[in-house]
Amino acid sequence: MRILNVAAAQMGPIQKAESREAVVKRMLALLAEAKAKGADLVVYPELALTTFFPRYYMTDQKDVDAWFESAMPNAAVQPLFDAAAAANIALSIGYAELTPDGHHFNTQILTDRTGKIIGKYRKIHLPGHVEFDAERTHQHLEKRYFEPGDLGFPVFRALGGIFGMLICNDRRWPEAYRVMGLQGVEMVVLGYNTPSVNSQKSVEGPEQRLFHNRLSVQAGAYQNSTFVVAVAKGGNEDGFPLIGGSLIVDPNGVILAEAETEADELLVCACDLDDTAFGKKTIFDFERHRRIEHYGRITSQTGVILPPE
Ligand code: CDT
Repeated sequence: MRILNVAAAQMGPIQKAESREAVVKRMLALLAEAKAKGADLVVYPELALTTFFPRYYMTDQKDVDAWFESAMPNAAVQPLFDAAAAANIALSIGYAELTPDGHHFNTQILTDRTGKIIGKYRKIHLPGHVEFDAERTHQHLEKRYFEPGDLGFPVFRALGGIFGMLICNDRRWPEAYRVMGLQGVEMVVLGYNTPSVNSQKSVEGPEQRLFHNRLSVQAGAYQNSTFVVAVAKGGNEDGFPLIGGSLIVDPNGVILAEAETEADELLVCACDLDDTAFGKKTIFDFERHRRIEHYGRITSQTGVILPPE
């Protein structure tokens, strides 16, 4: 058995005016609860330190950069790293990363139990648009503020297992899980900010959004025989509602725990990483069963391929 106690630290809304220091206090409270419950790893959402700023249209790069972190950890976040190291707990945190050479990424990191960053993922599937779009009920400008990730879908040996990361929209793309599945991933951790209503299809409300969240996370877990820990920032941010629905799913695709609120809420599950072995050795035995010569459309071609008339 390789038991890992994983905590999904769902966060309620962060208002635009809320400081990083105030947010880190909330993250510390979740960490303290995780410590009391014996967690080994605490996973926080996408862009955990601020409101979901890509909903705001900005034209001045200085205003944009104010939402980014040019160092990790930095003074505001250091207390969280210190408390986690003192508690011997690893962290995964989403934030907006500004690199020393001026690149902007939507990033998730994984630390070891000492607070050392041992893994990084930069979001590849950036949804939304580049310019203000009057057709939409609300804006989603990730494509304006972030570059697509440049690290691929790496996995990391940590905490006695093999870990990978995704960020929000990535969870809807089966090939994102698959690239990590092919590297033997045993636990995928991911954070998200999902608006409760589809800005281009107003009949698609929170119930359907929660359904798609479960569907894509459970499928990703089952189809790759991996645990998936999906962590929301939920609730109403300055009039813009986000779904909660954080969940921890086992390698059979079964939901082990699911958030009941849209507020700061901790889910903790004991996950035996050895439970990933059966599916990997049998149905998903990629070495024995895959027929890679038939996967050309996703491995070597780009664009949409229409079926013949
Ligand atoms: N943050 C993020 O990626 N949100 C998207 C919203 C999609 S609608 C533009 C998501 O997939 O939940």
